Amino acid sequence: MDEMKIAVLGGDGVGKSALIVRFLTRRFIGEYASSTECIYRKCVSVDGRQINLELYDPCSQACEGKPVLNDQIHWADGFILVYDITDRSSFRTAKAIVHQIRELHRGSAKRDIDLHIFLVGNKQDLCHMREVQHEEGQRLAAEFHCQFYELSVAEHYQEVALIFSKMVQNANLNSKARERRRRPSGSKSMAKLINNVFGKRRKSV
Ligand SMILES: Nc1nc2c(ncn2[C@@H]2O[C@H](COP(=O)(O)OP(=O)(O)OP(=O)(O)O)[C@@H](O)[C@H]2O)c(=O)[nH]1
Ligand SMILES: [Mg+2]
Repeated sequence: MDEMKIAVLGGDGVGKSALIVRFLTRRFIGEYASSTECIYRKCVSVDGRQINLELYDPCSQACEGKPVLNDQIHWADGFILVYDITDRSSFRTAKAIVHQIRELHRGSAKRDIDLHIFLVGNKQDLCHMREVQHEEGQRLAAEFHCQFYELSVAEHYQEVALIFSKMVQNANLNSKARERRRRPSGSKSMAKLINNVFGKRRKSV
């Protein structure tokens, strides 16, 4: 795998853009409204492998003609579903989206393990205004086979970076596992090699 497409989705104002911008620039840029949808690109190195990341950020609330979610779902290899822990409606939105992703991929060639979905509860720094409990996020993630994180984009860069590197690492491991399944196993091909070498030698003696 040399490239990976990640869509950052969720309700309005949950911190989708802030998350991406934080990852790209290390800085927290509080007000980052975009009137169009954007795809950002970044090259990362994971386990000695260069990977071109494409990050999809949907346009802000005010944007007219919002793109159809189905298109984004088909486009992406991985999803970061963000909700705001101080806003229960954003949790419901995240749930609806994860449901839609799983439904759309049900009959498709991509199997569940090939689909990387991370559920992220943002704005942990505002936990005094919390409306969604940590356990609720955990339960939803378990139900839909997602990884779950709670964080504050505003306060912590490291946790944001970790999410992206985990996602790329997972995809990398999956593609390696697939390659292994396609090729004959290492020990078998080694046995064949030894056989060929020594078999020929025995004949020539
Ligand atoms: N306290 C706090 N505020 C945050 C955090 N992350 C984002 N925000 C704020 O939440 C608001 C929305 O952030 P955005 O990044 O624009 O969210 P978005 O999901 O891209 O929003 P839309 O594109 O308009 O749907 C901004 O005012 C940010 O400053 C966080 O971790 N903590
Ligand atoms: Mg935005």
